[in-house]
Amino acid sequence: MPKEISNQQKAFFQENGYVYWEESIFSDNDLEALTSALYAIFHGNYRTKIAPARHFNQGESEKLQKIDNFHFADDQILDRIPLKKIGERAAQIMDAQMIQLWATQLVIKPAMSGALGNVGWHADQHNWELWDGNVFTAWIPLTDMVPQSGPITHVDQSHLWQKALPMESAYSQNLDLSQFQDENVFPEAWKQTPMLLRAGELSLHHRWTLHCSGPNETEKDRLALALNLRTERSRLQNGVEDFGYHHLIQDLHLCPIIYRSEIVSEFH
Ligand SMILES: O=C(O)CCC(=O)C(=O)O
Repeated sequence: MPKEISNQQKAFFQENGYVYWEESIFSDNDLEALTSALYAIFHGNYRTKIAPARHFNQGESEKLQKIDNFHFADDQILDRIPLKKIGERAAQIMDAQMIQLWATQLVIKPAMSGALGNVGWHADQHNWELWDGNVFTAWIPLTDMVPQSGPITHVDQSHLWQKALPMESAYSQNLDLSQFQDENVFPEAWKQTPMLLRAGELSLHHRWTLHCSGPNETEKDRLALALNLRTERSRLQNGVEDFGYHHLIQDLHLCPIIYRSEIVSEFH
């Protein structure tokens, strides 16, 4: 990517708390193969015989499905995701020497999900007490996003409001923003932006960016990947629930380094 473009993207991220590229990082065939492998996990076929860390609403297929650390269940699935491209772009945006993937999530909104498919307003920060520093999310739709399919929607610049923002968990399904506005943290003028990306296009968002996604009102399932990443400027906290990450983060098969510049020690 030419340097001027990456500088513009970096400035956009710093200003708005998210950034995106309108160009698929997959070939059509790779996207299809990845989608079938993900559906195999969704249906409980685990190549490794190890279950994902969590399958939210498993067995209730009319509801929102979230599969945390789906890659525990398939030791080849990360090879189907262009992690190198993601790492390079993330490193440019973050000015980082190292990018590590530390968690994966598959989000499926079933066809015609109605409100049962909602992801309520939240910032990823809410679930990330375990991390200090530069930790963020790559969000990649695997189906084309249109307003009716429930695209992820960011509140521009909300990453700058930071600790003033009242928190809801990423598992809430509440789309009522007035609960946040009542707290007087919203400026007078603010804007929400749906990510109307096509399948396979990459976006990144900041750990404090407020976002949600609404119902899927289309006849097709709506799928997206959320890949949680970190740079060398992040550290696991002690004395809080770490969900095993002090150990996991050292397993470079489950938490691969997806970008590294010449001089870096990954665990700084
Ligand atoms: O795919 C979605 O709608 C939700 C994803 C999300 O909350 C995230 O990537 O942080």
